[in-house]
Amino acid sequence: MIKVFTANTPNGIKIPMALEELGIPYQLVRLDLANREQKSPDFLAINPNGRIPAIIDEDVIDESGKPLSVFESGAILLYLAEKYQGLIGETAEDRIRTLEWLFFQIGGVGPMFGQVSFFKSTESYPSENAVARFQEESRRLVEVLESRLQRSPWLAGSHYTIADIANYGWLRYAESVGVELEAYPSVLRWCEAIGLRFAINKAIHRAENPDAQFGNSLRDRAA
Ligand SMILES: N[C@@H](CCC(=O)N[C@@H](CS)C(=O)NCC(=O)O)C(=O)O
Repeated sequence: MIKVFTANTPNGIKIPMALEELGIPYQLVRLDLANREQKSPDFLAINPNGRIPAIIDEDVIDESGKPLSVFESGAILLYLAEKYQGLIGETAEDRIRTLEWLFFQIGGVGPMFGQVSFFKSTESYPSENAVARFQEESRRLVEVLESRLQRSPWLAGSHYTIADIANYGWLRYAESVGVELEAYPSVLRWCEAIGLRFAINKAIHRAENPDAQFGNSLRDRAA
């Protein structure tokens, strides 16, 4: 079984989305970010960076004899795509196109959108210039996505991949960081197509409706 340590956030939702698309069963372990569960020693043993998401693959034992854990959403998506042979296209070119747009999200879209949210919501920082700067950069990145999606149905080319999932995790929140998607018709078309997918809706529904398995302590849930 794959245990997914996550929360209902742009990075957190990507892993359930990929697992639903791949048809792989998983157990959600929801962390309470407001109560800093992601900084607890139990979780830091899984992700030394103290952020979600992370996974434990109980079916694989690592060098130290423990079930394999993986942190960083891009690494997790790649791990799952390679393990289950899906969401990465078919050829070497598909794979490298997938990685390009995956890294584009990890190094660009996520940090820029994230900084807009941070400076918009944190009153204690002088933030007007920071919001303007990070919004400008967010819009530039969405413009790059627009030009790609004008020429291609999916980011990596003809196949829907983990790169689409990773970017969609953030593009769902474009309006809330002040990026109006009406100005980017191909991005809008792509977002709507992903938003209609059954697996994506299932992942979002599950993330938004925690069931009984989220009720225990982090230590019990990680065991
Ligand atoms: N590069 C990391 C970013 C992870 C990240 O920033 N996660 C956020 C939620 S979207 C988080 O855990 N925030 C809580 C914190 O920073 O303490 C990844 O892609 O996994």
